[in-house]
Amino acid sequence: MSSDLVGARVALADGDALLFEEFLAPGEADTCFERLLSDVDWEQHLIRIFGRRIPTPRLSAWYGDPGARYCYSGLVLEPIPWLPVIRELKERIESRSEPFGVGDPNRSADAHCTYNSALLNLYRNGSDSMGWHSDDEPELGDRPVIASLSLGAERRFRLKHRSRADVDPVALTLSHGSLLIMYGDTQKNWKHALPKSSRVEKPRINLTFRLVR
Ligand SMILES: O=C(O)CCC(=O)C(=O)O
Ligand SMILES: [Mn+2]
Repeated sequence: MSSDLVGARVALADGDALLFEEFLAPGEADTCFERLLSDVDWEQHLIRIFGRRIPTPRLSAWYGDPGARYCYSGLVLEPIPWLPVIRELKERIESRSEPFGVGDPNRSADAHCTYNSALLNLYRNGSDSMGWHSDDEPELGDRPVIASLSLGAERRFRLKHRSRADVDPVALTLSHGSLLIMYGDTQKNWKHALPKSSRVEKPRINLTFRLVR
């Protein structure tokens, strides 16, 4: 069982995030990683940039409740029905919603959340990446809560403020079994990215649980 019940607050001006370094114990994280690597229907998505269809530098899959359709970068994703391992992770994260931010006087009530979908990404090695963006599609609502679980190779995750030059960018290390919850105004005010890293040879899987309305 995980011991990391109280997340560390990530200092973000005009935003809120909590990082649970060891949300899953290493053995559990290993089991989930292996199962997802072999059982997920990994696809090469094509996104539209300046009218051209470009393959994303990673493999992806969209799982969720029936009807939880998601649109981004010219893509319309219909959900694949939940795999047991993904549903269990979702329920585990939801059941831990209660302690999110305990002891934090600034905690926002919307850190409590349930999810109906998950975007999975497989970064095969350090050449795979995700560019700067916010998870701010209209169907995610005004102040979305995004629960991001990391498995496999450790990677750097970067955040930068969308408009304020006086606010320093933030870099986090997302380790095997860690959970990052972004909530409040984070998607409105910040962008995030997972840059390439020439040092990383091993694969990483990331699951972002979302509530599509
Ligand atoms: O892989 C990550 O940690 C980030 C993924 C992400 O930003 C997304 O799926 O929207
Ligand atoms: Mn994102």
